[in-house]
Amino acid sequence: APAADPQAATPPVPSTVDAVIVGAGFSGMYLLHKLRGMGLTAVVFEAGTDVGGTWYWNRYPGARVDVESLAYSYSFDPDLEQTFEWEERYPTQPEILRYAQHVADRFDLRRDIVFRTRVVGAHFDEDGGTWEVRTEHGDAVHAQYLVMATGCLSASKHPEIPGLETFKGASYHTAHWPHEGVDFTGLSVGVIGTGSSGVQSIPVIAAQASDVTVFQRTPAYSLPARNRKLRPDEVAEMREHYRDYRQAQKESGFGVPVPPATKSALEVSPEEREARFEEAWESGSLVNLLTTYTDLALSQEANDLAKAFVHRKIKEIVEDPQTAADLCPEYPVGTKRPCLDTHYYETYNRPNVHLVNLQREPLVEITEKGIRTAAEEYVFDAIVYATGFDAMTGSLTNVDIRGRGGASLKETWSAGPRTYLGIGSAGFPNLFMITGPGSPSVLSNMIVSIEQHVDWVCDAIAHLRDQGLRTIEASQEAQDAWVDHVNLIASYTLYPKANSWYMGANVPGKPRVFMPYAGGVGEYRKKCDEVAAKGYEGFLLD
Ligand code: N01
Repeated sequence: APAADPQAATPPVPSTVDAVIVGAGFSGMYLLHKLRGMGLTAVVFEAGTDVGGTWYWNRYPGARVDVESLAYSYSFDPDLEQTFEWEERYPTQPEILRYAQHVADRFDLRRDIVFRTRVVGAHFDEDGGTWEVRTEHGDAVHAQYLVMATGCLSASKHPEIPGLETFKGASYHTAHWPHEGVDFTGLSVGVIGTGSSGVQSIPVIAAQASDVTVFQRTPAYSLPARNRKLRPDEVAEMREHYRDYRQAQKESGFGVPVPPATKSALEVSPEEREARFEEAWESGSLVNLLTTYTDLALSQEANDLAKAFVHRKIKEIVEDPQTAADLCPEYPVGTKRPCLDTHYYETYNRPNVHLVNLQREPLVEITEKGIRTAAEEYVFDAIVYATGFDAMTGSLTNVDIRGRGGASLKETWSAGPRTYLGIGSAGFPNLFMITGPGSPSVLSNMIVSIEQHVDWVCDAIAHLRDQGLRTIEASQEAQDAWVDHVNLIASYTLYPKANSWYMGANVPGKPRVFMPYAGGVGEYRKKCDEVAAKGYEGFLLD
């Protein structure tokens, strides 16, 4: 059935609820369903006009998930698993949005979701032990619990160059794509940014536009997706073994079960290594190449072998030698988020596609006519900004969150985010983050991590209620120890070697801290379960 008109369905804002949830993406939807099941009252505030979060906003051409559909889906309801029909191995944004809408309809979620409403502030009242949450429309709600289900990649950003407003043609950001789509036929288009959004959209835009010029500051490592329609037999097979598969996801490193690597890349023959890399390249997966050997994320020497392999691939595909060289990244493979593409490198063989290497000719400004670099002015009908996000912290610190003593979360985190388990932060009682900084989050299949956090948070709330307790709050000591642990694990890896958004490096002035927890989904889950089993060790309960 078509989704209900969310505007018509938007409920009035209640004055008091047990829980306020910010965001109606996959986190907020599951949380609402679960809290209702526990008998709590909850309201969700959502800035968009419908559910879906990331998959509501990011409607750029070619947008797809890069975890397979049968794995990138909720596990909490076996009937949903058995009945929702995915079409493609790597579903498109419309298909995933349809899934989110289906879930909203199936569990009757929209009656507690206030759409078109951004939360602007949340203040903790120490006497009452409750949060006062304010919306952009001036409404205020009181709640015992506040859950930020705001996503890791939701606060979009433009490049920090002058003249953004002066361009007379059409401008688009990949994360705010018009719902009616954009027809680039016959147009001259400039694209800034070559992360996942650029890599996915450039081939599709190039197939339509008269010409496309790509402005690249840092090349991406991109692997071919080998996308295709799902076969009925593989769907049937997964449905038969779903419970085992879900368990394996939970215990895995990235939330995507793969056979564990057993050898160092340095201990095998060049022929064996080449064959393994080739197999991973052919498989069409984000994780298979990185998990071929035990040490690709740890040893520069091992990583250099994978890097050389991808460089060879790029040079085999891209005909123009200078363009091919410009597309070859220098940082270690996997230390910036790799991309999964459909004909990305091949697109540079089209006569209507040009690459501008911003390391040779930096961006200077946006002009009335187009984009000026240090070398020349390029004239366009349209500019696409595929320039990414203030990742992991932006969607939290954009809200004026104030905890004990009126302390602001933004100021408290001015030297980098500080959390215990990526779930709570000292000084902010009863504030929960779903997949917050300090949790595996963006280094994992997000839905696996989302479900784990939602389950954990709901168990914690149930515990408080059972024990007649009012608040839960990360202790300063446990938080300090966790932050140290997260940093220690990152320091064993090559991750800090790249200027990535994992490190906050894409936002001028943002502290350079490796934000996600790199120890793996399985290890992390064990730690969270242990904390709960020990009566929420490291949290102060009152
Ligand atoms: O953003 P990005 P994204 N001047 O930050 C460039 C997920 N995702 O939207 O690398 C010039 O990766 C910037 O250059 P640099 C996924 O986790 C998933 O593409 O900072 N250039 C970079 O090339 C992904 O990693 C999927 O030097 C500037 C690009 O813009 C994350 O979201 C699909 C600039 C931004 O790349 C973010 O992806 C899409 C400037 N001032 C996204 N500022 C799938 O599942 C930025 N850039 C498939």
